[in-house]
Amino acid sequence: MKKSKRKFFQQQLKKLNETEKKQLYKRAANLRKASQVDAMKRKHSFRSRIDHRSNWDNESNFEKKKKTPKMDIDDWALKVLEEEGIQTLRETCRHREDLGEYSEKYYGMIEEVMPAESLVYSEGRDVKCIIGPEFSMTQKSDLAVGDNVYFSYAKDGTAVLHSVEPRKTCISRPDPTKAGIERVTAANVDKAVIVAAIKRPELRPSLIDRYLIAAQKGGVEPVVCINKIDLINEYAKEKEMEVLKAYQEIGLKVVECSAASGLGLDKLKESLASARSVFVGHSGTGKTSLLNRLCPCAEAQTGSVHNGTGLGRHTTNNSKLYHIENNIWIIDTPGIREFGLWNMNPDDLKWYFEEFDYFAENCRYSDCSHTHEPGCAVKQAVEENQISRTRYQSYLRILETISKNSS
Ligand SMILES: Nc1nc2c(ncn2[C@@H]2O[C@H](COP(=O)(O)OP(=O)(O)OP(=O)(O)O)[C@@H](O)[C@H]2O)c(=O)[nH]1
Ligand SMILES: [Zn+2]
Repeated sequence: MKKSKRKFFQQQLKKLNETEKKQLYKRAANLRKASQVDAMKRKHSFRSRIDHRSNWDNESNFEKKKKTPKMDIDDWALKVLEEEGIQTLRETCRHREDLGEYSEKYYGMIEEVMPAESLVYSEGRDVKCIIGPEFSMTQKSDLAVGDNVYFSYAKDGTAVLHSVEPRKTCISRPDPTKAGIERVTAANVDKAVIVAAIKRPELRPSLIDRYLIAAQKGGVEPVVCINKIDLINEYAKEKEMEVLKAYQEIGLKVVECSAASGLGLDKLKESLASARSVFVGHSGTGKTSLLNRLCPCAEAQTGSVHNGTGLGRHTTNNSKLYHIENNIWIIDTPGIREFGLWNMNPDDLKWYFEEFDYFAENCRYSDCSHTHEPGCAVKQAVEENQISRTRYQSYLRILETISKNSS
């Protein structure tokens, strides 16, 4: 290092506080060690070359030529200051102060949330994390599968979760038992695959409509997946599919498949490529069976439906994230009985039935709710089969429920 430069960095060194100096000398010692190891390696590889080439200079001559002036620890400290800069050093110190007794922070994604801990996927590994104290104090809603988080290791090796990044997208609903509490089914998902069965349990379009609204609200692209098509013949299928035409007409992707026979699974897989998706729907529709078919290594537990009612037995009881080839990520969720809508204003509901928009422009009243008003162009479109009656009835039913809940 030139004299003038050396003087400059010596002055910078004087400006550092004790912690910063300590950090600087630690870096310097590490660098010196690394350089010594490097020199040893070079020497070793030089020796082996000498063994193979007899016409090389002898070793001592070579080493003499390569000799550089010996550096003491202060020189190494100045070298660190020169190469890394005083700013980086100060930031590192601040970062370490924030972390206190913990290791550096790691980034990961929640795979499963358990009562006292969470499973986090980070750099190709599954890490069990406990919730850090400052995290429990600042976190307003619960953690959800798909959340992106930061964690670090405490001195005893325990992984501790510190913070969660704001969610980009989510599927959520009100807690069915505690009013006013939001339950996030999945966070940061690109797609919501609404899994319904053509039979056993019976197809319920109103549930599909509710999920479609939740997906739109949460910024998630919906895909309608009709499973168990092996259970009905072509004629019956056509009749059932008539109901689903309304979804195709509003531009939704509808995939028919069978986890049992494998039919349509390629199409389903295609629509999941390079995305993080969540499987949602009633219990027993075959969400876990589909997951197992797409990813045999998942080996998730499935359960039979009731013989008489055809209803599911709520086999999956915890949401879990699975990684499948082709950069496909799937969150399997427990089946639900009812799906409520979180934070939905009754006046806004109509905007989530986008096929109404075109006709609503001609309603007599600009704030028409399309329920009882005279001159409602949406109701007329339903009468004329231009809007699906099933979808309209869904709208009325959902409106009634959320109006009751919000009054
Ligand atoms: N015939 C037929 N049966 C299926 C198909 N897919 C799933 N099943 C059966 O349906 C039952 C329920 O399947 P699961 O995969 O456990 O359903 P689930 O939606 O994950 O249920 P929950 O975990 O309770 O939400 C099981 O007996 C499956 O074998 C299918 O495509 N055809
Ligand atoms: Zn109207």
